Amino acid sequence: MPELQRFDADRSPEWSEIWKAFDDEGGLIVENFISPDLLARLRNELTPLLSDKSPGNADPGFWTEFHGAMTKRVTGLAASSPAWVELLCDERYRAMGDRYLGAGDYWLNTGQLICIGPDETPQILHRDELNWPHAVREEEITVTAIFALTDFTKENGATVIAPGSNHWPGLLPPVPEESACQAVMPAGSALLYSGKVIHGGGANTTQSEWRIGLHAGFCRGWLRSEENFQLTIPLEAAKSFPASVQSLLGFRSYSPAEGGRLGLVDYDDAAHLLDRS
Ligand SMILES: O=C(O)CCC(=O)C(=O)O
Repeated sequence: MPELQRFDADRSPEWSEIWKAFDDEGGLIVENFISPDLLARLRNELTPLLSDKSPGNADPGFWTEFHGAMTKRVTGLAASSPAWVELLCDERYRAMGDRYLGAGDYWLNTGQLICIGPDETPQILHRDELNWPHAVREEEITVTAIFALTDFTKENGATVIAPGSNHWPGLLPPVPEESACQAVMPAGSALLYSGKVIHGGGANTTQSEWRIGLHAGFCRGWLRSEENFQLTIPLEAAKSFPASVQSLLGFRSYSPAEGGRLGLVDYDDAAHLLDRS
């Protein structure tokens, strides 16, 4: 059974080794990524949002199966959580986007709570880059962190991942059971992974435990993001965020390294709309 490489943020890991594990195996775990104080604030601000939510998805069929009939998902988190806005500014997290997608050249793709409940079955294994099958290329187009807000265990649905599958040929090759493992990790850890690695949420076989992860990916600036932040986060709330977070959430315009200006308001940078009182 393969194992993901593990690093401990409290022991000053070499980030070159972390990126080597990312490149070689498509994913790795950094324990103690989130400080105990920030973790407590994230939980306080985010977990109340789960009580109004029912598990499952409004669309029956494939999407309920994909998103999980016994899984709660909550979006628009930045409107409710200053702690999440703080984590969005974390230099180590942003270094992943800068490195693989190009500094200033990416959006937040998802910023959602994924709360896997008792009796959930394993999620369909997938590659995140297949959100945009026509854009897939050798370079990464999306990279993701899953921050563990509770312990992730084999029993409560720790993410299933096939280390090295980022290099497997084909659109979505089958994963032999012996090639996959689970991202078992204590609360406060981060699973960092490639858009090319095959993975999915695990089954929850517990009686009453909910596995809470904060699924926070980035995608290239010229792609449409999975979550529509401009509709889930009110403009007034966005005005209070640091400019770099406004950019990540699509509240500022985007000038790709090559090409024109995108996401304009009145043919000007959307920042003008934000800066108006
Ligand atoms: O929750 C997880 O562990 C993985 C979820 C995932 O990959 C997804 O929903 O796209």
